[in-house]
Amino acid sequence: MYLPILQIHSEDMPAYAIVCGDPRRAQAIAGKLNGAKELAFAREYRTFVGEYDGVPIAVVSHGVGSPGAAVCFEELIRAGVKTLIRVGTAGSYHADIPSGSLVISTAAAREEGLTRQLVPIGFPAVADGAVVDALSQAAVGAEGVVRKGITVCYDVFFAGVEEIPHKKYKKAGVLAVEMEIAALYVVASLRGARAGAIVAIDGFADSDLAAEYDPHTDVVTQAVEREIDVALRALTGLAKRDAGQ
Ligand code: R1X
Repeated sequence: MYLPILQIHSEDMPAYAIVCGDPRRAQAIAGKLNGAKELAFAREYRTFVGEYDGVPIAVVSHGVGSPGAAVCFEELIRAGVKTLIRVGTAGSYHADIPSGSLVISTAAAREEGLTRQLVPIGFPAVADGAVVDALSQAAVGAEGVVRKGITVCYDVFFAGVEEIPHKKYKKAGVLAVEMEIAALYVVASLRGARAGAIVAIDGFADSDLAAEYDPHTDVVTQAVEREIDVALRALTGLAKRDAGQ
């Protein structure tokens, strides 16, 4: 089957995928694979396949924001991908989860617009339990702060005149803010795939804590490196367990 937006063929796709926003990050992750091959680079969607620890996997970029990312997730699942792990960046709500921390998202509050057009708002955007467990195990011993909990997903990045309910979500114990996890979890649930996500904190989303936004620091770069390693080990661990190894 040909997937016209990613411009890939299902025959070329493995069942396990790492997804990330940035096409350059996809290329960097692919650099860690054996026999990496670029299948396509269409719009923001860049697709690589290769092997990690003997397991065939794909690495695909999904761009910024839920609608575009959902197109990617839908086509990947149509192409036969059954397990997806997002690696990305997020803003923190808490002083004890500073830049350079890692957050494993167990569920996402659906403050974006895309998933409302898929299912009623009562439907949860929730990670697959086995994927969360695999990420948690792979993160044991990782340097720095590693937390597991609920994230919130918005469409807006630069605020306008509307109040964004950051304070309420912070008070409710939400850990971090980003823009694609709700789409990933809802699409995966609807289409019968498993998904999870790990994000590197690149600043504070809470206006009480926020300084100038600068995601290009050594501390963030190193955290992104760590989350990629965690995600690759989690994904291949799941594949091996599925294969009964
Ligand atoms: O999910 C968010 C979005 O993809 C995190 O970083 C991007 C915006 O800079």
